[in-house]
Amino acid sequence: MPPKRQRDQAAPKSTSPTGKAEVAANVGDDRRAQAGRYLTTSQGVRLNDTDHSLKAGPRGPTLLEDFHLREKITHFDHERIPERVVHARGAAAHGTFRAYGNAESVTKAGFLAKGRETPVFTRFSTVLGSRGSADTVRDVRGFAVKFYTEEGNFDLVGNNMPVFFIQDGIKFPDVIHAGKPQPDREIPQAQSAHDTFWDFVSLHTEATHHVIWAMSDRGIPRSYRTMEGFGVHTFRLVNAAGETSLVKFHWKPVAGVHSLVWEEAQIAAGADPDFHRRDMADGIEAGAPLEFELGLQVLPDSEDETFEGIDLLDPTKLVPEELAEVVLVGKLTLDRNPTDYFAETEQVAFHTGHLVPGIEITNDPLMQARMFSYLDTQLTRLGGPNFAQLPINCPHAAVNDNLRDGMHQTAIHQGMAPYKPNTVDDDQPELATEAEGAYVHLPREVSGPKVRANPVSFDDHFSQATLFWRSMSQVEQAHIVEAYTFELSKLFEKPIRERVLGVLANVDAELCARVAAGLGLPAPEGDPARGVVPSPALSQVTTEVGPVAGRVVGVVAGPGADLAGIGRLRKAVEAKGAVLHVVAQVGGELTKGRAKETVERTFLATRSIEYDAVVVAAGTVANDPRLVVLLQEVFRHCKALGAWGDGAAVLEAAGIDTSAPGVVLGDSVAKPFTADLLTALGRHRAWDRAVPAGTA
Ligand code: HDD
Repeated sequence: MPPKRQRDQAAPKSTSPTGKAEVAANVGDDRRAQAGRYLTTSQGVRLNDTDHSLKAGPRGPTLLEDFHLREKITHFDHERIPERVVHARGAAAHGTFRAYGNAESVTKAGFLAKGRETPVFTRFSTVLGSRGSADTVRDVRGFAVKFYTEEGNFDLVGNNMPVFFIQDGIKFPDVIHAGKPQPDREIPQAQSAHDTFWDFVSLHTEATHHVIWAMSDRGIPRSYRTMEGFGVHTFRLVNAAGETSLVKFHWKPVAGVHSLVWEEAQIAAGADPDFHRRDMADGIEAGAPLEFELGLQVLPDSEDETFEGIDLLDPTKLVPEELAEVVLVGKLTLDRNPTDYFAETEQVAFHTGHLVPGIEITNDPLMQARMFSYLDTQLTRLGGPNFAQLPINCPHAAVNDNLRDGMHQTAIHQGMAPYKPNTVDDDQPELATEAEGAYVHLPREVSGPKVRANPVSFDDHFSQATLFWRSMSQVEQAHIVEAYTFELSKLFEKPIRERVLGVLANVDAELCARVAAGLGLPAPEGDPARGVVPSPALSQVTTEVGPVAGRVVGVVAGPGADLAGIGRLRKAVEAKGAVLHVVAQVGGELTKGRAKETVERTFLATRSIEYDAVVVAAGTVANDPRLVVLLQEVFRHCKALGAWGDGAAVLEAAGIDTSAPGVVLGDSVAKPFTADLLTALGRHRAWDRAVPAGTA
């Protein structure tokens, strides 16, 4: 039987044998991808055979006149389109954005008006890897949101890090050439751990701040639902009275900000390369939508476009939340999976120039270059200038654009005069006034000599990298040291390693010394910024217990396991939106009395990365070495572990210290046990269990 997902999809409506109803279904707005009950050519001609080419006799050559064969093969030949030059690997979901209304004082953008609900499509991605690469590599994650607003589409094309590698878009081809696989052998895939990347970032030291973010836990998120998102650039918002402010956009995940540990990321890249997209799709299907709140840091629109000495046009700088509060102005809920990856996730086209009245860009030179790149790249990727007509890109607002013809034109236009003004079509369509919702650029003075230059303030490349490092908890710092050491030890060129150490010396002497020690190189002297005040908001380690919706609990069960207890635990876990999987030595069903449990994972086919917590059921006797590896990994990765009844003996046999933090024991599956387990799950990790860097 096909999976539920497929069974529930509407079958194409059957039609009368005359085909009349099918003709109607394909006309005008009601155009459908799969209408009618018969297999047809792309011209709608019904087919009686799709398995045999038209030949001159059963043993004869194939005839050129076989239009069905030629159409079928030609279409197949062109099924792949060029993948995105960056952000090729992605996954997406539909949803809704609901505005709280408190942004109305700073912007007239209609979708931020109180109570307004706007349909959205959000695509998450990695940057460097090809379309078939693994989800969990160390990389930046794209966080692109398309709002289908009543005033036209607004795209917030951001990342999961608030800063960027470079200050000027003219260097984008260079940083990407350096990060992509090396040109001679096309290795490594989806990795920054190679010579050209580190060569570039150590020569362009403006990358230092972004690189330390990428080397931190932010480079390996636990899931899309636990990532922060950022618009990166400073935007200029305009309210109904024409007043302006400078604003940074933030996405705050309701599930908290959490990451994998590096060993998990590496295991997942082999054991489940689809780890993030599977997690998102499964979570949504299980009724646990992804939720993020949109936040604004509202800053005064000053003449020099700086705030507390921070140049707001420099995309390598953030504004610490302690200096400017992030005000939450609405909520994004992603609760519907796409049904056609290609039509939706692959063909969606985001663009920083998709703006609505009330939101303007600034002169940030990175943003300025982006304004050119997106439309340009999409012309090739989507095969011509009409991709805005694709259902996933099509605005929900009325479109009447005087753009005509071109490849893949699917609109059938009317009228004679696609130009303005005209007398032939009564001067239609009309121009709108600002009051009628037209996008009218705010008049702003532009003057200055024609130069290729940066403002002097862009010369500070290190102070915010220092800020980031000093804002991290001990365990996060240990991860950063490990990440730099891992990546740099993959380089062939010792001078590049040494140059990176020279850069780190200007960030923090201890960071530099620890990485140098791991590489077996001397730590150079530097001149790190003094008096940097840490920003606790940058650390993602928290003692708070967060929501557990979308998390996964594995229950290890043997033939004699307490199945009634498993049933009770499943209830408790599912009540919080999490999922429980029974893990056993072999597949099939476990039965005990009237209780029955289906085995969902076997030791052979599962790895620790699939679970946020693993619990051993009472009555389980197991000494399988694969189980020992599973339990030890969960322990080493500081995730919740537990057992009830004599299940504790299985933990002990695997060498687990059952008195360690985050290990939950109970006599049976009753309130205190389930409550403690859910608390441990909500804490994400028992970091106090972490072993010192270098010995993990
Ligand atoms: Fe970009 C895709 C985010 C700088 C040129 N970018 C792309 C996507 C995201 C970002 C999330 C994937 C969208 C999707 O899911 O389809 N890019 C950023 C951020 C940047 C940034 C946050 C800096 C703050 N990008 C940037 C620069 C340039 C580009 C400076 C070029 C001058 N980006 C592109 C592109 C892509 C793209 C080549 C590739 C595929 C696409 O646009 O449609 O135009």
